[in-house]
Amino acid sequence: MIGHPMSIGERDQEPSARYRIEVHADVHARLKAMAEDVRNGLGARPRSLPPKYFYDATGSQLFDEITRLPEYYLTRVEEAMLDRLSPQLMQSLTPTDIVELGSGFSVKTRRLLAARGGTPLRYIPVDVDETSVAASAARLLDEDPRLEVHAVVGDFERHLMHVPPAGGRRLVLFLGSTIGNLDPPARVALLKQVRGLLRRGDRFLLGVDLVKELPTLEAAYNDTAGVTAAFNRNILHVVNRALGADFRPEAFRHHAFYNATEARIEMHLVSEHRQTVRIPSLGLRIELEPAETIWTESSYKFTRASATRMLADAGLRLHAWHTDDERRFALALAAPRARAAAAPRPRAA
Ligand code: SAH
Ligand code: AVI
Repeated sequence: MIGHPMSIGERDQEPSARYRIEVHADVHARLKAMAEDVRNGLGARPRSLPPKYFYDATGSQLFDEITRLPEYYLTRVEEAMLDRLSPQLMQSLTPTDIVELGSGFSVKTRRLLAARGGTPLRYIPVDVDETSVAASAARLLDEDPRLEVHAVVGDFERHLMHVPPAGGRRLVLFLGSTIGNLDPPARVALLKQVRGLLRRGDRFLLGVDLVKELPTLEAAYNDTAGVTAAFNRNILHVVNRALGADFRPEAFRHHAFYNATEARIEMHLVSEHRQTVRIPSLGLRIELEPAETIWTESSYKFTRASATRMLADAGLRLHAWHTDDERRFALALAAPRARAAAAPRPRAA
């Protein structure tokens, strides 16, 4: 999203009763937030950049290519699971609203939508990248005459208050193990916001990649075609374009490995040699040592126990747990835990 000249605030992309798109926040606020993130991340040790900045139009396309790589089993396995589970899930839940965080091209969502049997439904994708949201909305509306789309372009950590009030039963989706790209405190904070979107009878469907043997995990982030390396370097192109930095992406090597202690893949960009990067708009000059890294992404892996704990910390209860036969990926269906009853008021003396 950042780096594209975009209009400000709310607008109707297409004058249609079935389609509405809101862009949060204005371009200046987004650039200001990015400037602060980049200043904090690159100024810290180890240096880092937040992974949400991978996803401009090019980054979303590269991620789409990643999903088709032979080594990247996550998408294939989750899609096969959704094919199997969607009919039963949609028939038992009968949602009127589906909210999806980090919806991207909504490829997996199409399976859930198709399984509802043509009843009216409102789909609310929330994603930072307007290009992927707009493209998928156009296609979904074209395919499905009983669908409404109310798209929210924004940061799911900051803009969930713009999700429109539910018209009936709500299903919230967070697929692809994107939850794993957030550190533990940030993911519990986000899941608490998701809890706030749910009422009794509503459900939350969360996709999580599972802890498994190291070669499978590391191969998924080190494909032989080099697409993940290009995706990783793309974050430097995004910062160059948005903030006028002079990163030379080719002077950085892609490095991804599994940190078993923390149960996460870490993705870094390693400086090939001593180099200076300037970001004049921030008055920043960064000296990178040879082999110094910029940490661009964590991708946490889960077990049933760690996923259940994470949900519980946010006031959510695991309702059903599905895995594929080889236990590579899981879909956790969660329900809001009843809030504790308010303590009785002390009587006036
Ligand atoms: N759900 C899809 C796409 C996953 S890729 C799938 O399972 O295949 C991750 C998606 O999350 C991208 O579309 C990216 O633009 C979006 N994203 C990442 N960080 C985000 C944030 N902080 N707020 C909103 N969207 C975000
Ligand atoms: C979107 N997210 C869950 C992907 C992941 O696997 O962590 C992003 C990705 N990074 C490298 N390859 C794919």
